[in-house]
Amino acid sequence: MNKIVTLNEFIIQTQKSLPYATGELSGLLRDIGLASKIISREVNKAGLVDIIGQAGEENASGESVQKLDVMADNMLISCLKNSGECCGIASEENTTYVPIDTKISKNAKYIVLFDPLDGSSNIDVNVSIGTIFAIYRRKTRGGSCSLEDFLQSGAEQVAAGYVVYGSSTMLVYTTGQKGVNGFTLDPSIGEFCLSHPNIRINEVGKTFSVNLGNYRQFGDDVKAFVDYCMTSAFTFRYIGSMVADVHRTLIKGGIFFYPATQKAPKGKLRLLYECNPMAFLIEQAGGKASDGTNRILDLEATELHQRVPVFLGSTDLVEKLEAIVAEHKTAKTKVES
Ligand code: P6P
Repeated sequence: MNKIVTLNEFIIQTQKSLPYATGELSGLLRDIGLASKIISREVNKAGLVDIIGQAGEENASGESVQKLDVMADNMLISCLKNSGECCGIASEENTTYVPIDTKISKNAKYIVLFDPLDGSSNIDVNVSIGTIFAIYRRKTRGGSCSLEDFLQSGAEQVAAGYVVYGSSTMLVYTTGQKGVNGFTLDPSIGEFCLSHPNIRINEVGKTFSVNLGNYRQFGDDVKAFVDYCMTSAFTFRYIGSMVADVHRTLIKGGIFFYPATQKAPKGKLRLLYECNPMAFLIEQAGGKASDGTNRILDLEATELHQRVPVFLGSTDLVEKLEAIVAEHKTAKTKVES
């Protein structure tokens, strides 16, 4: 039997290999791993809702049943509070950022952004959902964190990852030092075990993933790219849960994209806690992530919940998309001039 490397062991090994590592980031990653185990347990019970009660009701033991995404949000905040390494969080579930001003956390050097349970609308049909997180060093010096600590470009991330709650629960993360590594939860021992070391994305992709129901709402450039995919005998896959679609793209190659539409002129997915962490992972695995023209990780963050168009995955397909977008821009400029 191969030696089992648990997430905690891997984090410690990585910390030892980095001379400047002081252990705070390791503590944060361990706490996110703990929160993910608890969220996984609750998500896996969701199918028993008739027994345990709907959100907003009381369960058999008279406890109020929280919506799963609220539960996940509270669980992550609680674990991050206990770590003492995080001075504030921002998440899809909170309108503004949440300072963690406890004595042990107030001067901590990291902030964390997350989507606690992305795709939670898919729970009712038992489709994989996930948690997405991004970790930054705070920019302000000591005391309560502020908005500027959160409005950093994706290139400033010190770590990012996701947890996919599917046929198995898997945590995938990168710190930018040792590539992208995947850990599968073994419920029998309650540990995330290294199952996908050094994940690399196929440079050439053969799968495209987009909500084709929005085709008529796409710009002519994106329609031209979809037409290219359709005439290239590619495989089409779309789950409608970003973590699941990105995870498949990372493991199998291809391109996942959520473009601007007439209904969502800036796209639907959030820059800070969906696109930036996924872009960091995809780039660290050898792929590319773009808004159609610009590198996602270079985009300026102007508000916590800002949305951007996103195209990410195998480099050849993202660059093909960018070339088609550029061609349409040039043609449009010529017509207008
Ligand atoms: P659509 C889930 O609601 C989500 O936020 C992402 O996980 C997913 O990629 C996207 O929205 C799906 O959106 O419009 O295709 O249903």
